[in-house]
Amino acid sequence: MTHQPVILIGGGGHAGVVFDVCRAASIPVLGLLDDEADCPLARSGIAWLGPTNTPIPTNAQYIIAIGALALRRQIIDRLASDRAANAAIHPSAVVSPTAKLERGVVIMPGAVVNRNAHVGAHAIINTRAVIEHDGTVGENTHLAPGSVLGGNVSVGQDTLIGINTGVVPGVHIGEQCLVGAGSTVIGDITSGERVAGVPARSIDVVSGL
Ligand code: JB2
Repeated sequence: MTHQPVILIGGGGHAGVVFDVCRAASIPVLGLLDDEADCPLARSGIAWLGPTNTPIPTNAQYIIAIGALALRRQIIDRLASDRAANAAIHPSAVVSPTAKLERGVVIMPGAVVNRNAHVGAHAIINTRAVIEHDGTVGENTHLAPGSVLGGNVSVGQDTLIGINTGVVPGVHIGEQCLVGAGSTVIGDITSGERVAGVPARSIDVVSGL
């Protein structure tokens, strides 16, 4: 598959991982945008092209390569959605031919996206995360490394599923949720809720607040 050149928005730790995905997938990276010209990815030799709000050149598409979901949301809302790159998929990932990946998605090494799954724009499917059959992941949602969504799980937009979290089949997780690392989710989570633990419970309940 031939890819158009991309510009990474961000130059920190997450951007370095996204850069490696692009290189492995033969996606040409023209450079990066970051408010810090001396950011880690620039220091590693990738061209710094200006601050984060620099207009995307007409010869390139963009990938948002900052991890913080709130910052990513600001960028999504500012930029034209049709200028986002096609999904960047590490060659070690397994993506069903029946899965649908929207623009700006990054699929990290060893991830699995199974049959009929739908991954919304700019979602991060991080290292060895798994989306089982018929799962849906909302725009700008992050499945952190090792997280596993069972079959028919749906996750709304702007939600963080923490490292090594498991979600049992059929559960619905809303928008702007936070699921703490190492959690096991066995029931639905409403939008805006923050949960953690095994089984996952509202953090407010756990802390007694
Ligand atoms: O408004 C801003 C901003 N605008 C651009 N606030 C902050 N904090 N950073 C901003 N940036 C740029 O994003 C910074 O100049 C910096 O280069 C980059 C953030 O880099 P950092 O290495 O701190 O985080 P990251 O977003 O690359 O990675 C985070 O998220 C990943 C998913 C880390 O928590 C990683 O450990 C995690 N894997």
